[in-house]
Amino acid sequence: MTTSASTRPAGHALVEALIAQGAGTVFGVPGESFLAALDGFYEHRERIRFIACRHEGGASYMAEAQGKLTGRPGLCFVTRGPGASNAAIGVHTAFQDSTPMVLFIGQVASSQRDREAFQEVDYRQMFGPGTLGFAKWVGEVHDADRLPEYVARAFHVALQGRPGPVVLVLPEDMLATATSAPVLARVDAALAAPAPEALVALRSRLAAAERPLVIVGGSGWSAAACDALERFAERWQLPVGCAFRFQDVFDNRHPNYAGDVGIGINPKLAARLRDADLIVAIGPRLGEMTTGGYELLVPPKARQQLVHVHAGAEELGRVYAPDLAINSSMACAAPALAALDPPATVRWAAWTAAAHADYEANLVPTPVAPLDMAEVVRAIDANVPVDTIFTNGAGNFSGWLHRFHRYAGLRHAGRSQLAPTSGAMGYGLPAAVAASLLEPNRTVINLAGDGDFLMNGQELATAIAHGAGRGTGALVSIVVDNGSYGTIRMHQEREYPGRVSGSDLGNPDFAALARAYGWWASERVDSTAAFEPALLAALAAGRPALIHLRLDADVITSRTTLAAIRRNAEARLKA
Ligand SMILES: Cc1ncc(C[n+]2csc(CCOP(=O)(O)OP(=O)(O)O)c2C)c(N)n1
Repeated sequence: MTTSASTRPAGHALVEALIAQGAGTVFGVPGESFLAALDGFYEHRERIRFIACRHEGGASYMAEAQGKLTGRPGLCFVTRGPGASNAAIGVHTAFQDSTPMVLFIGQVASSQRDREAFQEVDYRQMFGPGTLGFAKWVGEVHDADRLPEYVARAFHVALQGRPGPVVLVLPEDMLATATSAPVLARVDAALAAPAPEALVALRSRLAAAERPLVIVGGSGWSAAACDALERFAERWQLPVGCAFRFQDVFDNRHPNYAGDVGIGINPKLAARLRDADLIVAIGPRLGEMTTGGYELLVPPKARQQLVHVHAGAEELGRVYAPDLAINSSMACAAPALAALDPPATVRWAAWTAAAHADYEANLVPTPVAPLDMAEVVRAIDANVPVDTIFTNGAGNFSGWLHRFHRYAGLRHAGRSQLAPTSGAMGYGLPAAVAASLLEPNRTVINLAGDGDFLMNGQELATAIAHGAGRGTGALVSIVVDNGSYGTIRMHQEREYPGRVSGSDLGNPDFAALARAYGWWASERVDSTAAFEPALLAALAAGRPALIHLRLDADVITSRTTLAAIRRNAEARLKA
């Protein structure tokens, strides 16, 4: 349905178009390049809010998190060159993570184009599909009357096939031009469905398999699709692993769950992947982190048979030549798989049970003193609701969450993992603030490294200014301070033992910092025993809360120490 409209500035028409798409919140940093759009947000302030952030990196991450959490395009507004440059990290993250998102950039006036006017950049060059890592599409709107067409296309492109980010460039004079352009109806993705013969082929490959393994991930999963996925796994008794940072697609407590296929993979699961005779990948794009650096599945033709189900046709056969490629959305693939009739008995029931037993055994930590991160995760899980949203950025600290936290699964809890498969530091805090603003009645826990946290620490202010952590759900950020860019230190010790360069950090008092922004903060936590009381107080604070953990840098992963890595490297270099 199209609503005809009276004449108003294109900036207002733009905001009306976003409301028609179902948007109630956008994130951004204002700029004089899009004043008419800001005025549109003022005009329609009862129906849509503009969350003013403190850095466009924070804003674009918040929009990316919005896309992950809601399945609708996350929305971000930034100004020309400086704003767009700062926002790039969220666009790259949305691209690698296949998250629907639209970045709106105010542009210089059309009459000044190509003069390198103040802050002018050509965004088609900067973000265009040719970069192979930023936007799926960049559109520039020169005619106010065509604005609805561009917005509708932006939503279609962001949502369809392999979802991802789109950039829409808005010259300031266009935004100020009066238009009676109509408001177009909400866009929903056109869903690809599996061809019947592909399902027959999949069924016969499965029925002939000895050691099948399913890997699920990617975006586009709904609760209904996850429900169907669970039925497929149960009927066929299949072991299911979750791709890197898509751990909430399958209930980690389910007896068919085999663990996460990402950085720090359970060595037993890695061995099982190598040993499988059939991999059925449903949704993930089989990137470097999910394939063990392309070594667990070796391209272009993996030793294991590969069935790849993906919503984007271009993704099929891009790296791996699959034995069977199925171009389908998760919404259509999952019920079709659930309807496939299994044989009366399967040969791999013991294999599936062993995969889950390996996962359970991997949940048992090696005790560490004085602060045991595995116990920190256990204490969090014991005290937060099942639908809690967990966010993190990049760094070794996230390994404890990925290994020990049991994601309840989207089917039970909605999306509960907001984490960058792109490995982008600084994501976790803005993602947590966005999640708390969008779903105020769900508890949000952000686990951050000291390096990771301060990349977007300024968004502590956004949380307070816009009332995050004030619903019935708490907002808690837990900073793991090891005085180091620990991940890089780990790689250094492995390659250049003892030669620490550029990876030490001098840190502030994180609790004092948080308090200065109006957050509640606990005393610094140095021991396992002190953590749970601090967490309980944080959860009850009634406002955003921060817990500052002090971890010895030597405790570098849940499996090894810096000293052991250095010893091994020295021995290797001597040999
Ligand atoms: C934006 C960005 N910059 C740099 C890197 C490279 N990098 C990956 S992990 C890491 C260190 C993370 O440090 P911290 O957050 O303190 O966590 P730790 O590894 O110590 O647990 C760095 C610098 C990155 N992934 N993202």
